[in-house]
Amino acid sequence: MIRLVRTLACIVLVAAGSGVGRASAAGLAGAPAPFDKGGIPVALVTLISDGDFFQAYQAGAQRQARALGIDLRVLQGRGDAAAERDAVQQAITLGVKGIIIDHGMPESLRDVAQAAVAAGIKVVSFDVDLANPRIPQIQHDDRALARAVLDQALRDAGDRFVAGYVYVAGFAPLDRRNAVWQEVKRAHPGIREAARWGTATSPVATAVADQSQAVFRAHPDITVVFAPWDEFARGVALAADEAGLDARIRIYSADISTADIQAMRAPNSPWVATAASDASVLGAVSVRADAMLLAGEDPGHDITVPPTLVTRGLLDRLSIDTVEQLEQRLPSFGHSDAARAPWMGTGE
Ligand code: SR1
Repeated sequence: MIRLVRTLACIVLVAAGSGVGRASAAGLAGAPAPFDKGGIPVALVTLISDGDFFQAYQAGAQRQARALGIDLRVLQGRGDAAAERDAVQQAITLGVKGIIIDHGMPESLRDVAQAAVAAGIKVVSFDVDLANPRIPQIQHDDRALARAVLDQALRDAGDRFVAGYVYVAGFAPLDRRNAVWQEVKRAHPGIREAARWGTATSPVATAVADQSQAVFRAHPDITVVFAPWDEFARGVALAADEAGLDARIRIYSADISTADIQAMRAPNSPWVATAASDASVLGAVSVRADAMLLAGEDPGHDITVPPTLVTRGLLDRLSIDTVEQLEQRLPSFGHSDAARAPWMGTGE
C-alpha cells in the first residue's frame, strides 16, 4: 500500500459546525424525496488535499451541494490512506446518507465502502476503483486526456526525442495515463525514456522540483517531459527554470488552474500544453451522481468527463489568464451534463 506523508494523524472535519458549505434546509421545489426537504447529510472523504486540483474539486462539490440542499461535510485524509479509511468509518458513524470517496487506495477502502453500502448509505467514488457494482465511479476520460497531450508532444517534437516521465504508481488516474504513455512509446520507438521520477509526498511540486534538478543534471539530453499531474508539471517547470533549461525542455501535463495558466503563459515557460477536465465540474458531477442515488435514480456505473487540450498558444490567442475565463471562452470545458437529472436544473 502506498503511504503518503502523514501530516496529521487526525482526520480534519472541515465543514461541520463551521457553517462552511452548509446547504440550505429549504428543499428544492419539484424535486423527489429527500431533496424536497433539503438538509441531506453527505460526506466527501478525500485522500489528497494538496494543490489546486483538489481545492477546485472540493469547491465545485460544495457549490453543487448547496444548490441541491445537501449538507456536505468534508472529511480529509491529509494524504494518509489509513486516515482516509477511518474517515469513511467516521462518516458511517455520523449517520450520513451519502458518501463521496475522492481518490484513495482500493485495498484500504473496499471493505469499508461495502460496509457503508450495506448500511444503506449511497456511495460514489471519484478516481478510485472500488470494484463494487453498487458504487458508481466518476473519472476524467484519462485515456483521452493522455492521448490529447501526447499527440500535441508528437506534433511539436516529432517522434524522435529523449523524454523524462513523472509518475507514481497506484493512483487510478495516473495508472490510466501511464497505460497510454506506454502505448505511445511502443508505437514510436524513436522516443527514449531516459528517466522516470515522481513523488506524491506533500508538498508535491516542491518535492518534484528537487528530484527534477537531479534528473536534469544526470540527463542533459532530455527535451520532452511528460508530467501528467499539474503538481508534477509545476515542479518540473520550477527546476527547468532554475537550471536555465527553459528554452530546451517542453513540458506536457494534465489539469489546469489559474496558477497553472499563469505559469504556462510566463515568458519563456517550458510548460507548453496540458489536457484537463474542469476540477470544479468533476466535484459537481460527483455530488450529482450521489444525489441521483439518494433520489432512487441510476446515474450509471461509469461516469466520465471528457478533457480539453489547452496549449500555451491557445491561452495566448484567447487572452486567457484564469480558469473562469477558460470556462467562459470554452463552454465545453466548464460545463457537463453528466449525472444530471431533469429536477436538478442546468446550473450548479
Ligand atoms: C495523485 S492523482 C492526481 C490526479 O488526480 C486527479 O484526477 C487530477 O487530474 C490529478 O492529475
